[in-house]
Amino acid sequence: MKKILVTGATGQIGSELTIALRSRYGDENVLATDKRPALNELTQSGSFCLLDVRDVSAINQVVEDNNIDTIFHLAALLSAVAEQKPQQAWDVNMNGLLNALEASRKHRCALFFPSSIAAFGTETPPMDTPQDTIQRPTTIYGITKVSGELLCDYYYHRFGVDARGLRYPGLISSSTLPGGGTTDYAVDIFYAAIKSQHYECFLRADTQLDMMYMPDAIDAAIHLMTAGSQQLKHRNAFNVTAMSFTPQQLAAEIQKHIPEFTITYSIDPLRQAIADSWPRHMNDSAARTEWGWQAQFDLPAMVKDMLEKITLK
Ligand code: NAD
Ligand code: AKB
Repeated sequence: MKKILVTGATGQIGSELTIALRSRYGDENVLATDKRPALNELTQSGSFCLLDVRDVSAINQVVEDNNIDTIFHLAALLSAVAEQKPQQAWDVNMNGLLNALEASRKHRCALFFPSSIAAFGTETPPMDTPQDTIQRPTTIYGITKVSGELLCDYYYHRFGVDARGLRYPGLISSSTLPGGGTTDYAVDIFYAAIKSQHYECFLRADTQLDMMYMPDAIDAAIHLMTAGSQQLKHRNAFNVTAMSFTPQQLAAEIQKHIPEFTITYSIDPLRQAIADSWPRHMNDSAARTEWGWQAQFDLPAMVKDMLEKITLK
């Protein structure tokens, strides 16, 4: 990775991944792009330009003008937003990825694609979810994720594009708010705990989902993209997880630091149905074996760090 392009860079992952890539590969070697303007840190530490991933000639131009050799393709609509705008979600998530893969094919770039626990559905084994298993998602977001996984495999086998990817669980971070997903409660709860010592959760108390703290998510992306090609049997769509909990368990962990914190539940049927269709705990042994994946943060360590960081804001 010498010259890197990040799409969707102002989002929850991109805003932190861009900074991590800049500190590792040099500020001048990581170009951040998004369809919406960027705020302070992204523009202060390096270059930023507006780029709509649905515009294939614009992506090709940016890649060519900047001698890009690696694309972290993050631009997408997340699960809850996608369910409100399914046609737009298909357009951004699928045509955007196809355009990024085409630019990678033409300009011989490697490409990172973040899939999700959403690529699974109700017919998938929910516990110890295998790396290779049935994938029949019932959300438009999940459909774009499983299609994206297949498209990345296709571009690798058919055109030799070095496309690699992870199936992320819900990501928790303190820097940028999440962009409209089903796991957003696990971030919102921290702001509410600090501001009003109370949170009204939109998922049921016993909704168990895989989760990961952002430093681990960033480390996983960079680690996978720098792994030796020979090591990878799967290459795309690696299950990765760090912890698995319910809203009730997360609240109990927060109460260890803020004893007066309370949680109540007001269920959003749309997001509850989405969460109920996802696995509860993935098996990530393929990632561990093939490229040495290991998370650093468990639930107690993540909660402690989140509360410290958000209190300081
Ligand atoms: P986000 O919603 O915070 O950010 C996505 C970014 O894409 C936004 O900044 C948005 O402006 C941009 N975008 C939307 N349409 C665009 C377009 N047409 N052209 C260019 N940019 C566009 O999402 P995120 O959480 O940072 O997720 C990034 C990627 O990781 C997505 O593919 C998402 O599906 C995947 N992922 C995220 C999570 C998570 O918990 N955050 C979990 C699994 C997978
Ligand atoms: C969402 O909830 O949509 C994302 C995801 C798990 O893909 N956080």
